[in-house]
Amino acid sequence: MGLKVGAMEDELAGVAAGLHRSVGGLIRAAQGPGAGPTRPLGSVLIFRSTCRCVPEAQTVTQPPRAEQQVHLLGGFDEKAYLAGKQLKPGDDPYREHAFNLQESDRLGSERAIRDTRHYRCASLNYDTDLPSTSIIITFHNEARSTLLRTIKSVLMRSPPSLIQEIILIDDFSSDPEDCQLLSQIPKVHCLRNGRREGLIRSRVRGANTATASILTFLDSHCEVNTDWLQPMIQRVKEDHTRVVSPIIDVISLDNFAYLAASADLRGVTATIRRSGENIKRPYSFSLCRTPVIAGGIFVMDKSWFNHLGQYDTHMDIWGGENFELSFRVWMCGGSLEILPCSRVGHVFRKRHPYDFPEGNALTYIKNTRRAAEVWMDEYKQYYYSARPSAQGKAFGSITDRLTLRRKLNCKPFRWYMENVYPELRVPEQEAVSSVLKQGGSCLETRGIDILGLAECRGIGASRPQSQVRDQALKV
Ligand SMILES: [Mn+2]
Repeated sequence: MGLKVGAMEDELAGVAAGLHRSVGGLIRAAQGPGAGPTRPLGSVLIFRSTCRCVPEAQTVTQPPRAEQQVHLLGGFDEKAYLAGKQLKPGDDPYREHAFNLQESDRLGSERAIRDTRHYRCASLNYDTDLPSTSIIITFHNEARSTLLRTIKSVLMRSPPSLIQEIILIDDFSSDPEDCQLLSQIPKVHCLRNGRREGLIRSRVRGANTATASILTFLDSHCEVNTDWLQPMIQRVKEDHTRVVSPIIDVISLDNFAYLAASADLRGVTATIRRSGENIKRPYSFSLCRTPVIAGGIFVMDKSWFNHLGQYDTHMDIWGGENFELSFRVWMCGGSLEILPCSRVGHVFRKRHPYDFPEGNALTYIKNTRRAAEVWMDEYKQYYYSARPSAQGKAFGSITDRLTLRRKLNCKPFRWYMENVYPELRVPEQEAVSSVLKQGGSCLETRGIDILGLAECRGIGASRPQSQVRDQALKV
């Protein structure tokens, strides 16, 4: 088996290994004992195949010729920009960005990458009057070479008419010059935050500035592949309530090799009609409806984004916003899709290279708690039982988001579980591991069928506790 989608959602997805435990606990708790290996919530994106779209194409996308490059970048001085910040001899190339900066710099601003789509994707046609999009890229201390490659790949591999603008949000990076310099590239605007706002508020700022009717959110260390944009815009044009993502290929953090992610996804088979062929000869290809999107790269109608309440702007820095958006889209009348004919490469890292002002874990708990409290109804108990440390942590007021949910007349989380993610088993009637405490004695489950009674000290410290008082059991 190739690389799993779930495995590579990682940091992009908001489900990085150390972080997805929170909401991921929903799944672990829901699977119950004996349900096999635990899976993070991010792995809802790993589905066994009912529609296979195995990459077979061997085509390689070519970098543009020299004369096109001048046209793409206008008066922007690429050499000076890249030379302005370089790794010093002897520096650890991983230290600042958690990927191999030396390799990234060596690659330059563009390169040929393999067209990783299914070969049939290349023969699909799309409407000739697709609406244009505003590309929104937020960054915080991104390496110059990766950010420029992201921007250039968009300019190189998108039909120019579809790119209304590229909006960069510099989330208070140490060096304001990056933002100024990149603004010299045609179609690129850069807005700089006056303080660190995080991904969520930065994206909202970008969306509010966007002039196109469709928003495309992109991470700052990506390379888009051939015809990545048309399939997504087509789907959103046909139905503005669809929120669509590409398959995210892997760019190695060590050598920057571009690796195809498996398209072994489960989904529904849809029919897209070849334009110009009337509606009588459908061309079938696969798309995958997904309960949750990775969140780093997606396309969404701007008015739908606004109608649904944009993002929860009380979420900080990073993490959990993809769950909140995913639940909200489904429960409030939209849908989420992954389109195998759209491919975007992303550098997946093993750690965050930047600081969280409130601390990494606290921020993630705050964000996911907000998502759970607003959207998960009675199912939030599974979040808390998997993440007991979230109890009692501050998460701010959610009044506005609850009002939004009422105003939009969104469906209950139970509907989401039953209709969007029915594969997820919820052990409502199964015993929840816990501790009964009376005085200094604790009765604790040990394994599935065994109860043990012992002195409380040292046992059950991290489990939910129930108290026996006056012959009554208080849970
Ligand atoms: Mn990323």
